[in-house]
Amino acid sequence: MILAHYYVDEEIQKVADYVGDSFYLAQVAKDLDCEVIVVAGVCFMGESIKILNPDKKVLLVDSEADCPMAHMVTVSKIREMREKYEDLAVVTYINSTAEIKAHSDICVTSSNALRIVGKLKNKNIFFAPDRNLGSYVARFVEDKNILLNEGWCPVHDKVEVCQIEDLKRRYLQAKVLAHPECRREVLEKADYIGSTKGIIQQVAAYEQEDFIIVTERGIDAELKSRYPDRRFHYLEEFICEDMKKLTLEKLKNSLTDMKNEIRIDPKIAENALISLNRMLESGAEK
Ligand code: CIZ
Ligand code: SF4
Repeated sequence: MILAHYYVDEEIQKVADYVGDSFYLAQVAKDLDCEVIVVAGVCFMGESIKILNPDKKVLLVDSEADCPMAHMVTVSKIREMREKYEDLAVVTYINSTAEIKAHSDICVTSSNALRIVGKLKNKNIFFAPDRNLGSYVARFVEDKNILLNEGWCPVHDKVEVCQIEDLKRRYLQAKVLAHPECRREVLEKADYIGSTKGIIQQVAAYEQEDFIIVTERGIDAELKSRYPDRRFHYLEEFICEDMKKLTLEKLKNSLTDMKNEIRIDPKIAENALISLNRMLESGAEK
């Protein structure tokens, strides 16, 4: 089975059996009756799927396609924070390595972070690796002390307010839908803030024909197919280079040669599974 993320090229999404965000792909993978799963996404997505499906062979289309943000927190940083705060909950965004998940208390995605953090009993929460998603969450849980980590998505973090304003001047009626990996001042320009799945669903709530979509342009394939009568506008350079390393040719090679199999240290996989399962069991996605 081929599982693809919304950020990969449209031609890859077209041949995939399932397309979605990392949470959806991880959940779907659990119910698949197949021996081999090929993940068209970045490393952490393949790792999460492997951790949840230890008996399946999980291949990456390109093992060089890796999310830089996933590496922007270290185990020693987590240890340091745990020493400082006794009641600390370590909440890890799914965009993180298996090792970091193994040292966390619970995982979250951009679609369930708010609900999961809101339900935690702990006052002190170390949110990693993404400082932007962390500070977005912090706005809604003022009773908690959200400790941010210095990590960010190089693609979402570099968006500037003036770029949104330029697009707004061109498309006066457009609604702005933005991903919480963007910086706060950018999010302040948005009519809606949410995950890729949230953005896709939210379009239906508006009457407008034009939308300014502030996330990776790969999402356009799904938006166009779901809403053929609407127009979507993007920032020219909103492209994740790692997601774009994937090609149809590489996908074919991984299928024919069974290349790029994901292997994770069993102890790390076992502990990371606890954090991932806590997320899946939290029911926060519904
Ligand atoms: O969790 C995912 O799939 C990512 C990276 C983005 C999103 O908002 O869906
Ligand atoms: Fe990582 Fe950003 Fe690419 Fe998502 S868009 S995979 S967070 S670098």
